[in-house]
Formats: sequence, C-alpha cells, structure tokens
Amino acid sequence: MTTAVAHPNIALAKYWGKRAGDGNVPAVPSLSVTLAGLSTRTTVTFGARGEDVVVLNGIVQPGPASARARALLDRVRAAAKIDVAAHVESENDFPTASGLASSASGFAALALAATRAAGLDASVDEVADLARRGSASAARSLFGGFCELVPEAEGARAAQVAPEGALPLRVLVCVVTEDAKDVASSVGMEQTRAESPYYGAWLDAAPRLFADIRSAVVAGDLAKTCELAERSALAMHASALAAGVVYFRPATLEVYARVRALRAAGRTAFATMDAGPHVKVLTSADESEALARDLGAVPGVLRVLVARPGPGASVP
Ligand code: 2P0
Repeated sequence: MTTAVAHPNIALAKYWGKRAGDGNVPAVPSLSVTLAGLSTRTTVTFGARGEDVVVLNGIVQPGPASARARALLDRVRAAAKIDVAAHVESENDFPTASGLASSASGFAALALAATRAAGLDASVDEVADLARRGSASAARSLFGGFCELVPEAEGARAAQVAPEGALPLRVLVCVVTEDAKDVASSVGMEQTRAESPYYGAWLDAAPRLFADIRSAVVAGDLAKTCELAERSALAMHASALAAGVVYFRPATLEVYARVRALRAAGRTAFATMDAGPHVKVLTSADESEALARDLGAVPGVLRVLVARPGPGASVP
C-alpha cells in the first residue's frame, strides 16, 4: 500500500490536440505551473481479489469512469509482473467545480502511488510517462514549479524548467459556475483537430509561443510570461471556437474585460482559461490580494482562489 500526493497545474503555454496514433502524445509542447495548496491524495493497495475498485471522493467509480485508471494499473502490473487487483482511494481537497481539472493531479498521484505500491523502482521519467498515458497534462504535475511537456519521436518528455521560486507568480482562479458539464478536453481537442479551419494555424503558432514563454520563465520575466500566456490561451481557444468548441460564458468575458481594464490602469493582470468557462488571472505576488478582491466583484464571479507555484508529486 502506498499513498501519494500531487497538485493540479495550469498551462501557461497550452497544448491542444493529440498527435495521430497511440500513446496519448500532445501535438505541441506545453509549459505549466504546478499549484500549491490544492491536492489530490491517492492510496493504492495491491492484493485484492476480483476486479480493481476505484473510489473517488468516497464514490465508487463505475466501469467507464475508471477505464483510464484501470489501464494505468494494467501497465503497472505488467511491469511488476504481478497479477492481483488494486483498491484505489483518491480524494481531492478542491471541489470538482473549482475551475481546476483534477485529471492532472489525479493521474500524477495514481501513477506514483501505483508504481511504489507494486514495488517498482521507477524513475520520475517513467512515472511521468505512465501519468501522461492516463491524462497528458498529468505528466507535468510530477514536477514542481514550472514544467514542460515536449513531444518526442517516441512519446513525450516532461521536465522541470524552473523551480517554484523562479517567478513571483500568483494564479487567481475566478470560478464562474458550479456546473461541471463542459465538453471534455479530449473530445474538444479531437473536434478541433477534425473541424477547425484554424487548427493548422494553432499547430504552427503553439511551438513558437512555447519557446518564447520558456525563455521568459527561465529569464525570470514575470510580465512577459503572463502576457505570452494570455496569447497562448487565446490562440488555443480561437482554434477551438472555429470548430464550435466554445468554453466562454458571459462571466468569462466579464473577467476578460476587467483584466484589460486593470492592465490599462497599470496592473499586472493577464487571463488564461482551459476546457471550461473559469478564468485564471495571472499576476504578481504583490498585487494578488488587491486583484483577488477586485475580481471577486466582477458580475458572475462566484469566488476567487489564490494559488502560488507549488511542489511536484511526492510520497509523504
Ligand atoms: C493544457 N489542457 O495544456 C491544456 C490546455 C486543457 C487546455 O491539457 O485527454 O488533461 O486527459 O489527456 O491533457 C487538458 O487535457 O487531456 C489540457 P487528456 P488533458 O493544460
């Protein structure tokens, strides 16, 4: 039995779209910040009889909902040459409708706990590879601070680009709905690839945005990092939008408008968003408290969570 803890991450340089073929490989490189203060804690116990059981926040997950987790467990069993079922118990300390996907922290914690519980002496690269096959963004949550995920000839490689303290960044998560019913990112990505007239433009632009954001992070340039992160998210959503994959709601646009007004008033404020309507505002540590209050008053914003760069996954 092993327990592992992992934290969600937010991409500053987004990926959107998978490479053709197997292996769940992103079509473009991405760069994220792992967030402190929000965790998934997962315990894996091998040795049960019968089928794998996956319990998430106290609820046994039915077959389809746990298919990706069971596929990960199958890979671990094959590598460890064991043939016993697993009991998986996973808890998030942040709500599903928090604006933060739990698949990244969930698969990072599961991959780490399962390899250790099976007695495998897996390197962090091997654990990240397992996590990525479950959910691509999960590979980035194995690492703390600022992390890249880069497609390679075979698979993709995740690695830390800069430690937690490299930038005084704060992420203000503006939650705009309690609703968890968006188009799943894997479905939205596939629809974009198949139908967007701008998907080719996105594949062309994303690696350049990634390279520029990576340089800005390494240089410790907070303003440039945030500015380029906003462009990356808008380019991603422009390609999705042209395929009818729309994550914007009225409150999303209200936050974007407020962010532009804050910028015009001289604040560091840039917006990014993922496969849902919540907006994550990127700012500096110094400005974060005042900005969180300001954004909390925007019509349609239910609450604002303030997160800072955090550590990678661990076995506490
Ligand atoms: C990202 N997103 O780079 C992008 C930006 C959402 C928007 O990675 O299908 O969890 O589970 O492998 O990797 C969300 O997609 O998708 C994501 P699956 P994943 O953070």
